[in-house]
Amino acid sequence: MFNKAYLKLYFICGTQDIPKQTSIIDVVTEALESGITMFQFREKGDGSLTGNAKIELAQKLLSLCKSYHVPFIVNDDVDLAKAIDADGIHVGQNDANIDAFASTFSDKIIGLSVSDLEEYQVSDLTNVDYIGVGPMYHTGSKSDAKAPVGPGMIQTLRTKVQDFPIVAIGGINTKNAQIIMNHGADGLSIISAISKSSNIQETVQQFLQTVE
Ligand code: TZP
Ligand code: MG
Repeated sequence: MFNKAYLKLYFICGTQDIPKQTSIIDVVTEALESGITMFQFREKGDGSLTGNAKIELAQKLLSLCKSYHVPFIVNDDVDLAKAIDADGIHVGQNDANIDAFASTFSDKIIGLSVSDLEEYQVSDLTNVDYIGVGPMYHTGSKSDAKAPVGPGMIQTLRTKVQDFPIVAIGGINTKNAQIIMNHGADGLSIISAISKSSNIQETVQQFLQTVE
């Protein structure tokens, strides 16, 4: 069951987002310990794991999240989400069609990326629990990212969806987080500002102060 409060501080990462010499398990453990409200496993891009290595890591991170009662979402891999019984799935506009898996995910969380008004207009949100809007700013964490839309896009989409859950994404750091929240986001999704932080606990606490 989805709860809008899960979006407050939504940490996303995969092994490709973690500094060398650092373990993803340690990073996610510290983020959970510090108070992230949802986690997405996004194993994608240069050097990311595939096959059994990806499945095994997903299983470990799922149990870790369970021990903190934090929902575990799988990015763009319906088969993996089903196989490990994840708490939900996040898909982009060109990923698996939500209608095709919605019935088997009826008790789970479904997220959809919506960058702009055009994408919103072609999106059916019937089975969707939240939309991820961005990139807000330039991001180095997604090679095929669209041009930044800026926080104004949250306001634009807010007028269309009323109180439908919106999480902002892309280039968010502790300095611009407040501006984004002021534009009407329900929360922040973050990769590098947390995964590459030299003090994850302090970074997470700063973000949490912004979203509380
Ligand atoms: N989708 C839009 S921007 C982005 C994704 C997955 C990457 C966000 O990463 P970061 O490091 O928080 O900019
Ligand atoms: Mg995609």
